[in-house]
Amino acid sequence: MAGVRRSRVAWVLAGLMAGYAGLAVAYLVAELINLRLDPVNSVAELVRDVMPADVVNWSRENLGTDSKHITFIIIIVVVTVFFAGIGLLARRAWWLGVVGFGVMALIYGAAALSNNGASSTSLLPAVVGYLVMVGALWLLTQRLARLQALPDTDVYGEAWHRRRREFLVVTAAVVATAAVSSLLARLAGRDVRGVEQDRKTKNRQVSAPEVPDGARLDVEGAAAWMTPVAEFYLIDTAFVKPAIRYRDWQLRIHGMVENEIVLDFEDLVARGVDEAWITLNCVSNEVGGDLIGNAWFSGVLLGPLLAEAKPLAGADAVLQTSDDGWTCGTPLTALTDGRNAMLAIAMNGEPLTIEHGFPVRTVVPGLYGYVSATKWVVDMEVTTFGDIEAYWTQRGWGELGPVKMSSRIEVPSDGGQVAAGPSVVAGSAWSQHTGISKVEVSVDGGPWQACELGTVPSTDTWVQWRLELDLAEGDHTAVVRATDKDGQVQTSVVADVLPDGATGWHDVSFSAAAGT
Ligand SMILES: Nc1nc2c(c(=O)[nH]1)N[C@H]1C(S)=C(S)[C@@H](COP(=O)(O)O)O[C@H]1N2
Ligand SMILES: [Mo]
Repeated sequence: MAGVRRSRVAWVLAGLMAGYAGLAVAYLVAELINLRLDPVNSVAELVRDVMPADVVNWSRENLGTDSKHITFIIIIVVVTVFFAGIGLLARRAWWLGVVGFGVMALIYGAAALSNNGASSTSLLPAVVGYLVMVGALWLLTQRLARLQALPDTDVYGEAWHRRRREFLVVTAAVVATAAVSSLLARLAGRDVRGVEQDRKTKNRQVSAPEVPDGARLDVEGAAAWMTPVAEFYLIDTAFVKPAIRYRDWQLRIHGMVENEIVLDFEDLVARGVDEAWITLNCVSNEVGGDLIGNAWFSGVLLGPLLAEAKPLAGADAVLQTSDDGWTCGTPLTALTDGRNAMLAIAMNGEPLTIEHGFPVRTVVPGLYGYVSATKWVVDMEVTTFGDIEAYWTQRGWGELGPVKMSSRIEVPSDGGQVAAGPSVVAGSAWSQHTGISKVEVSVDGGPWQACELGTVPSTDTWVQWRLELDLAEGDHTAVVRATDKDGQVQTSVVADVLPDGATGWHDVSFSAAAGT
């Protein structure tokens, strides 16, 4: 430990230990008072919210969910560098460390206050964490300064050994505080276990899915008509998903209504559960992409609920808010025109998973998820589009978000190889809430050939299609286009997903080989 004599490293370590001890205690306090977000994720969501729209949209398209991990890691690195720097600053003057930690506590405090449902208690972790940081820094640096103040001639002497021991004792105490706090915080963490317990509660009004006759064309390698929950795409902006027990969930319907309605989960299901096959689409789905899924949703229809609330004349939008603060604006007509817009409680016959919005999420056939499918929904304000901005519309995405007609080739895969001779091209097509009347495929630039279509229970789901072919040996291309029940042919004009959904025809290149 002779290195401790004049070393800066010891100061860096003191800053790191004090910082992480305070962070760990803040984490523990956040869990004890049941905040959704720990300190780092709280700041991560603040960073997400203040990031320029271009950066958010770029990372939505290019990084997907990885952007959350990257943000988290960057914050940890920055925080670590900060802690180390504060240790070095404290070597010059103790109060510089106090100020340094103060800046970090202020940033965290601002983040905590900006989170949905924040109150003054949300500041508690920042305050307690800050006090621990400053206290630990004081204890550590005071001992360290005393140790390093000894003249070189005293090193390894009796006083040196005593002061070194004192420093090590304080170090051990600080490290133990950090370790124990993190451990307790993990144990006290979000009530995920309680939610899993809730999910085992049977709801008799929910029935198991039965895929309608004829919907499945059963082509090997094609996407299943009913998307299993575990394979259903996941999109949301939450760094930590809300874990809400049935007994804690509440929905408020208010704003431009005659009758404000407040419902708990029991009130909701008491209104009766309806069920429907609904395909859910993400606006970020590229032509041929997989941000789409089809499931058997059980839930309470929004039409009757809103009729009871009685929207006032002039209202044209519903601003939905999630427990995590995410918002979207939904056209009021899409919720009241008789389609199966619902507050869903189950997917494929099972209560929603936490990731898909337990205990209640909105699903609206015909609208992209970003304007409608609020997970962990807790608030619906009847309003006008002129008066609101929602999470994605603030970032340049379209206001209304109707799903665009599209079709996709799933078999053969792009770049894949098939056997020459009799073969099959297959995939799915959708024009939600209008329905698909025809799907055509052109092979190697040849004529459009009409495909066989699966029979679907409503216009709100995707449709499977297939076409039998006789393929010569060699390279091939196939392109698909759909026609909806209004007679509209899917446009070949290529559009990017931003601002309101991709268009264009999906094509694949593949080769047919003999004798396989
Ligand atoms: N709370 C919350 N709900 C949300 C979102 C979100 O970011 N937060 N994203 C929406 C988007 S963009 C889509 S496409 C769907 C995806 O739902 P899923 O993850 O269950 O497939 O959820 C919607 N609901
Ligand atoms: Mo989405």
